Amino acid sequence: MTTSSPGHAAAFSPASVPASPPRTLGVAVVGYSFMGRAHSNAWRNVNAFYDSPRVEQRLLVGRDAHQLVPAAQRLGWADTATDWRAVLERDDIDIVDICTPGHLHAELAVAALEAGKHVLVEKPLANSVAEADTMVAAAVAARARGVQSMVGFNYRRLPALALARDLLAAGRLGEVRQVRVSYLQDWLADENAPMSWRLRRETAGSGALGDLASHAVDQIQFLLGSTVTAISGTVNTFVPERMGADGMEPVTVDDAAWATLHLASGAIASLEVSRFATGRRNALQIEVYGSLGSLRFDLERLNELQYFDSTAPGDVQGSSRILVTEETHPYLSAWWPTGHTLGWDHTFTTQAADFLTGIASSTAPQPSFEAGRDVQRVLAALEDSARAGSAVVRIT
Ligand code: SOE
Repeated sequence: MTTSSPGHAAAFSPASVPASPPRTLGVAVVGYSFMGRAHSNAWRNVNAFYDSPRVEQRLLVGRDAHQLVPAAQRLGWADTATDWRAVLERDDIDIVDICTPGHLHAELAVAALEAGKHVLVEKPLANSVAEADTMVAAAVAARARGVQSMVGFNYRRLPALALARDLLAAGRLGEVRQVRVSYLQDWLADENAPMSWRLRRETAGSGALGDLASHAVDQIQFLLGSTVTAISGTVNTFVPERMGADGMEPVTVDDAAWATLHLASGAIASLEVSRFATGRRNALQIEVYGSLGSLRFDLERLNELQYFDSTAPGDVQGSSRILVTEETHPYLSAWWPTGHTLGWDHTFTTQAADFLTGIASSTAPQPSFEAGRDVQRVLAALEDSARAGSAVVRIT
């Protein structure tokens, strides 16, 4: 028997193997660094754990042929190409998964959608709202032809955060008034850390904003089911130049950002992101406070959700630690028995399963390119606010 949350991929079960299985879908991934590896791992495992259309890892795309071939062998890809346009020309490629730096997202996604390929693109959707607009237009047109698209805010596939979303949607916290989100890393705290594409506006679009605040803003809107209507904040670059291949280069993006966000629901959120938070390796922390209770989540304890229920009898009120590993919890039925915890990488496999479910059922997988553009609008408004001395900027 397969169980899954509504709109989520069903867990694999031999009994669910269809009499005439649908066509196997060919996948191409563009990029083989950190996200390319995480996505390759997901495509290699998705059919073992989810009852979704079968996929084959057919093409890995990258610029450096010397590194590309061993990467393809290691990550399980049948073929390689150094020109991304190969994904457009091959009829055996049904899905294009874009894991490149942000400046390539729009060109690759629009071309792939226009060529009839389903597209998954890593967050943030784009390096600007204008680019996001072109991607949304292409996604809407492609969707009318049964071609799906999705942006990879993978933390929506964490069972603990999917459970938090379900509890909030069911009203278990009552009226949500206050949210606090921080996403802190420290891989740039050393001023001698070298220059990289993530520190150049022309390739990354922004720094901690697009890299980390995009996750935080998506989570706020996902958990509350409400959009950000206004924001005020500031950004900072602590180390203005770093050593590149040809000498010192200016850092042209933000290192950290702080903001206050107003939501359509009336709730107010605080946001803090940084890649200089010494000692915080990958600390996404979310707190939601409502009239009937509160929730707290910490990515460094990603199988747990702290829940305070104000409706509990006074003598037993207290924050309980929910270990989110029950078969009835979101996504868990695809994995292990109760108490066997998941890791950060499982979110990418679950994300791939939900994307495949959307393709098979011709329903728009979430988060859509429209949701990705909503995030870009908030990030752009934060930068506008920072330029205007932290003035409140409304998001239309
Ligand atoms: C680097 O900051 C990074 O890899 C992000 O790009 C990812 O989206 C995040 O999940 C982990 O940290």
